[in-house]
Amino acid sequence: MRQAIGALTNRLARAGGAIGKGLAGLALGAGLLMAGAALAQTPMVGAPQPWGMGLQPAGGPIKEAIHHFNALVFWIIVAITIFVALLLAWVIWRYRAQANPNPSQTSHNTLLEVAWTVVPVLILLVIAIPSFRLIYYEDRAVDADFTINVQGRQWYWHYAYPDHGGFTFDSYPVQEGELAQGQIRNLSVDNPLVIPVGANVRILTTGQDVIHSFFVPALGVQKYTIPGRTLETWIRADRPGVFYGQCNQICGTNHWFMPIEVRAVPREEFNAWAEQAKTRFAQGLPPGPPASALAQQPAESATLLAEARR
Ligand SMILES: [Cu+2]
Repeated sequence: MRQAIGALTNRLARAGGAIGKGLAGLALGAGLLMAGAALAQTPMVGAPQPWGMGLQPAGGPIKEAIHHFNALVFWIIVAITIFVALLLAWVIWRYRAQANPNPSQTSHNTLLEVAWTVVPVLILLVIAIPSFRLIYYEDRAVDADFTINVQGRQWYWHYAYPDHGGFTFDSYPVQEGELAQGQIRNLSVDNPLVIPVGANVRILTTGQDVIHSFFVPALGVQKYTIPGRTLETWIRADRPGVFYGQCNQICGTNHWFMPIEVRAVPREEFNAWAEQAKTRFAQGLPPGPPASALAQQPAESATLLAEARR
């Protein structure tokens, strides 16, 4: 139930979220839910959308967990806001000078004071328990399939695949004049991070110079990269696609110059890419992106995005 509410909340928020549209949204939400299941394996683009008001759609389980928690807190906020607004309206009306010329001098009410202390504590408990569960879930992969080292540098990303021969490479954004069809300004990069669909990927972050932050919303990951320190987190993409992110820690003049592009591809394709990357990067040549993620990237939505970002 909570899952369904979560999905619906996000869809409503994305569609504009107007309360008046609630009923239409409900019907639409149910339709989208069914369509969502059918589209589970088509490549998705994890990037900001025009007029996007909710969180980005989930590309994997961590983001899904974030959606659920977000929906829970959202509905608690809605309930509290409605309750306080109604209470306020009632007090203004009921105790206006005209209707209540002699105000009561009461200054304490034990029952009320206990209630307005205990109820918020209970609400906070309801939020705290799933919140901690989510923090620990995001913290590290229980059974990681392999590791990727992510290093933030002024101002580019440096990636290493220690479990695939230890090849390393740098990742820079594609310049505006060199954007190919379907690439997104300030988000597409020359050498994307490539991961296999369905793999638990351990991410170890560190910084070379200043603090950066590895942030990919659709995969639900955000981790600081701190010089002299290694932090652990993990990602998993449950469907093929391209997931974009950014360094989101103000790190200097070229902070904007640090987009992140993660390509999730089928496992065989990832293995072929990793094999090729090992020799290509050693020769100082980019291996190029894995074939299918590029070819299957829905050109329509990519163009839309490119237009929206202009
Ligand atoms: Cu940075």
